[in-house]
Amino acid sequence: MRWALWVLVASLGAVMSESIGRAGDEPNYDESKVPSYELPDPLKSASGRTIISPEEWRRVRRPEILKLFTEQMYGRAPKRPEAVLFEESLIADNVLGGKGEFRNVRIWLLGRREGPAMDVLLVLPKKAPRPVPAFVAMNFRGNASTHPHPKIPLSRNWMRNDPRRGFVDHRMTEKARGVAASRWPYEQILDRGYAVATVYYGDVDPDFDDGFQNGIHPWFYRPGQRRPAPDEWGSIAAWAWGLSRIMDYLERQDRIDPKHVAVMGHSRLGKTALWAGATDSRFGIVISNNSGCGGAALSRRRFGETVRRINTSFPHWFCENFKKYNDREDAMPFDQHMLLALIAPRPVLVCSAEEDRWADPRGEFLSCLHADPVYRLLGTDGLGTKTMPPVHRPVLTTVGYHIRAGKHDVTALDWKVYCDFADRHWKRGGKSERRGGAAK
Ligand code: GTR
Repeated sequence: MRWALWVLVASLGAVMSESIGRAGDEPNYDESKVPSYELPDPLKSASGRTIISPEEWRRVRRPEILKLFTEQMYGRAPKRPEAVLFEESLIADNVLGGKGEFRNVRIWLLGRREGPAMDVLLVLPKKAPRPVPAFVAMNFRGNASTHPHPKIPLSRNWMRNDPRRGFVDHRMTEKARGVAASRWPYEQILDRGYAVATVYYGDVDPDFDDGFQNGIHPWFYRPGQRRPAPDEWGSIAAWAWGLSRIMDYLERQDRIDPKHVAVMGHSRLGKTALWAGATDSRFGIVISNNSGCGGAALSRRRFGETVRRINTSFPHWFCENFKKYNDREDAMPFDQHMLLALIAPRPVLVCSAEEDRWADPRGEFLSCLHADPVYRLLGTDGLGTKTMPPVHRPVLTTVGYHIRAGKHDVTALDWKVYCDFADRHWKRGGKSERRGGAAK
């Protein structure tokens, strides 16, 4: 009995020290506790050479940085399929107050009918001169969650359960139509002359850790391979690869102008949008919303979500090699400002929300600031400020930054800023045309 008590006390002690050990896991939200850190210089090559010309950036440093992120963080993805296979159908004409049209495009991800396909919802303005510029953005809950229209096909793929909102037994039900509509103000976007192409990210890879047995990954395994190698793609790289397959399609149709496509994403899909923009230069503008750790936020700040935390909660998002940096942020030969730099000189807009401290708004701003030298080297106006702007005062230079009041979310105000940003850089719209011309 006494012995049993001793075992109980000892194991309780173990549990307690375990939980004390984990006290360090409490996220830091105190700016004064951000450790001091030194960022790798995006303009210094691995051999220590200072990069002083755009040509050297393109030839030497950019490929080095791309390789680091590819092999150490997101993972190598397969090349684009040789063929592009898709099928388009009209869902509904005269939607959104008669201003728009919904179409469905099924894209076979391997370029052939065997294998997985994704369904892209196209929201097209009826009146705007064609071809129109567009936003490409993945959604979390299926295309039918973005608008209540009864004819948008319900996704049959795996979804996270949320019975109150109509996600039952990992499937979407009729009840879930339109549940995410507040994040997709289609009418407002059409009024600005833009189209939207959206796809459920789970069409490419369901977002849970199953050792990469479902989704797109197994289709690319070599004989005998059971999971991606340590430097091969995790889910974020797979979703980004899926976004590139939308570009393959957009290059083969005439409603949307493939030279004016902005890729946008929220949260984990904001991380995805940044990686898609870094790896595929066909995306003319890149927009991340509340992307945080593994997205726009500097990892070394360890503010809010950390590398260890993200790799523990979501072991499938990054490649296996990234786990080497759990609690070892200072050992990373890169940080997220260099991810933004990979997008240069194309415009990138980083958006934060004031209450979304988990995503470290300040760390997102600082990434922009430290990507600025690369953008300037390449002849753009970079980030037009050195100080973090207050809420609702977006900076819309080539490296743009916007913070709004409120929580982790996408709102109609955010979309207004995305459209303003795109107008400005694509020199569209009366007022912004003038501003765009003057932007220096
Ligand atoms: C959180 C995760 C974040 C962010 C977010 C989301 O749980 O820690 O990195 O990606 O999910 O995607 O909504």
